[in-house]
Amino acid sequence: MSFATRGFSGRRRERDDRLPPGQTLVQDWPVLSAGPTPQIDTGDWALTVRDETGTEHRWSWDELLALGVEDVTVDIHCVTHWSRLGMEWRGVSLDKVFEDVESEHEFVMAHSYGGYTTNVPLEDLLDGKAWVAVEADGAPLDPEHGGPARLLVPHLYFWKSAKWLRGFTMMPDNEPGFWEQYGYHIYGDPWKEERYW
Ligand SMILES: Nc1nc2c(c(=O)[nH]1)N[C@H]1C(S)=C(S)[C@@H](COP(=O)(O)O)O[C@H]1N2
Ligand SMILES: [Mo]
Repeated sequence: MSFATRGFSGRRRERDDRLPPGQTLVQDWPVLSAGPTPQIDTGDWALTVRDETGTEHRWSWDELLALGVEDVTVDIHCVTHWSRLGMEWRGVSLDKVFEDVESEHEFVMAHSYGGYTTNVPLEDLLDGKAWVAVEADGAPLDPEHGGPARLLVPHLYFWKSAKWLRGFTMMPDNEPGFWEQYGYHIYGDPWKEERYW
């Protein structure tokens, strides 16, 4: 490894190492929703996980927060080529949610209020890689950004981060969700530019 010259470090500033290929940095936060914004009161909100036995694990808003809320700083990358770096979020780790779920299945379908779905391998939701996010930029999540709670899976393209999250269904196979059925990549790694298939 060699030291960069002054001219070199200037060029490096234009292209942040945290920016995956084909992505452009934005300072604002675009809204991308396939349908209308559902209005969900936290009193009516619940998160459910349904396993292969049909058992439904359920957390009310207060029960979810009681699992433990943590602050995370992560980068997000939208398939439409914008990224935000160093975003501050607050949420409940999915390790806490899946701790009590016993399932043989390796895939998960995330479901949203409003009908949106997206598929994710279970292992991509565990080991500190994903959260049920309830705050961003130091404030409760705006409804247009998925409030009261959304999935946050920052290491995959942002369409995997389902807004208005209502729950998860365990799946034996990696079935495509909403955008995946329209040709978005089944996995969506931004570093490999897995945009479409
Ligand atoms: N329920 C739901 N979640 C969703 C979407 C959606 O249309 N509905 N759009 C996805 C896409 S394509 C992106 S890029 C992000 C956008 O989140 P934002 O509007 O907060 O930027 O949400 C994802 N989650
Ligand atoms: Mo997106």
